[in-house]
Order: sequence, then structure tokens, then C-alpha cells
Amino acid sequence: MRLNQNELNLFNQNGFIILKDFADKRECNAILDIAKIHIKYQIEPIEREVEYHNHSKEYRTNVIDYNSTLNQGTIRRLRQVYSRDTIFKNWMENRKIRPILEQILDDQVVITTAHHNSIMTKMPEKSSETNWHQDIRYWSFTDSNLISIWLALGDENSQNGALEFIPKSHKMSFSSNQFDNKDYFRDDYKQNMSLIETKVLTALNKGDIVIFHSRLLHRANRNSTDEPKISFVYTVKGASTKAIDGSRSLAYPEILLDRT
Ligand SMILES: O=C(O)CCC(=O)C(=O)O
Repeated sequence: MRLNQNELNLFNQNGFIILKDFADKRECNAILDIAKIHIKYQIEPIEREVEYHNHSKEYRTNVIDYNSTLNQGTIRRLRQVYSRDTIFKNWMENRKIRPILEQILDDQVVITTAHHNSIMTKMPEKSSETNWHQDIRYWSFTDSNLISIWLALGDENSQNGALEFIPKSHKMSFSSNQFDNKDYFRDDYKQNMSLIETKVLTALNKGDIVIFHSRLLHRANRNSTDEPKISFVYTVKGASTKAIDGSRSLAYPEILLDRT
């Protein structure tokens, strides 16, 4: 499958694109079943809600041990899913999406397992919101030609914490005082407010995907429903984009995918 020129232009302009009904529902259900087992038995490496919010910028930038530092608490994400089960690996190596990723990256596709390589959860009552941020902020690469593929394994909406994006922000330059000390984009800063008003919510259904640029500002609400929200996210880069030697971005394997 390939994007038409209009869709590719939209991605380049806005920094994201939604592809409705992209993944096979049976594959989504299989991913969900395995994910629920790993969540139920708290199989490491995991990150808990408290850690997701409390870890410092230095920890997020440098630490490469992704095991939880706590022995209890609500799980926010299962990490390193590529190597957990072939059902996860197969989705990340899915051939149907590859031509699209090649088009967007304008390069051969490489999975970087160091960062988004996760099942993301938002549990009822115990989840929290995520503030505005660019994913690239804690990553170390020669350039920002990286994109993430977010797969909805159930419905995602304003009640359960669907992603919100600021279109076009992947191409904008910001000053350091527009961000707080953890590099979140400040929503209490006057200069940011009018930009934040341009936000769009990406409501998704099971099997929909959204592909977004590593510099795109995004956030999400907490889940205020009674049902868990579970999603899959992984990141790919162009082959000519290199992880910096000695950085966390190079601490886990990269998987070069054949050209289509
Ligand atoms: O589900 C969320 O709260 C957003 C997650 C996110 O944007 C991230 O971890 O980079």
C-alpha cells in the first residue's frame, strides 16, 4: 500500500496522518490478548504510571535499564515488545505499511528498538494525562527523520485519552523558554497558548493507525472511562539517520527492513 501524493503532502504539511481501518482486526485482537497477559503478570521491562511522570530528564535521556524500579503500581507501558513475542514483532515488520514508511522517510526503513517499542496503557481511574512534548527531546540522532506508528487496539477518544497533535509543529522552531525543565511544551506560557488552540484530537477505532513525526507536539488526556485503553507504538527511522555513539538511542538493536 502507498500514500497518494495528496496524502503524502498532508503528512509533510501537518506532521501526521491517520489511516483508518489499516490493521487486520484479528491481528489486533491477538496483539491485545498477548499484551493483557504481559500486563497481568507484570512482565518486565515495564514502566509504571509513577515512573512515567517522576523520572527526571537525565534519567529519560541516559538510563538504558528499562525494568521498573518499583515492585507495584499501575503499568503505563510494556517496553521492548519487539523481542517479547512474534505477534508484536510481526506487526512491527508488517509489509503492508513498509512502502508508506519508505515514502514518508524517503529512505530505507530501520526499526529503532531503543525508544517507542511499546504497548501503551491507560487504565481506568489510575491513569494520568501526558503534557505537550516532542518525542525526539530525549533521543539522540544525527537528525529528526524518525516517525512513530501508533495502532489503536480499541476505540480512542477524548474520554479515554486519545492523542492530540499540534499540526505543523514538527517544522517549527521554538526557544528553550517555551519548554519546562523536563522539556514539556508549557501550556501556561503566553506565546504557546495560541498555537495550542490549533490542536486536533485523533479519535481512532480498533485497527486505525496514526503515523506522526518525532518533532510533532502531542499530548493526551487521562482515561476517565471504566475500560482500559491499550495501544501499540513503535518508531522507525531512515537508514541514513544515525543514532549517536554512546547514547541510549544506540543501546538497543536496530532492525534494517528490506526495501519493498
Ligand atoms: O498516551 C499518552 O498519554 C501519550 C503517550 C506519548 O505521547 C508518549 O509516551 O510519547
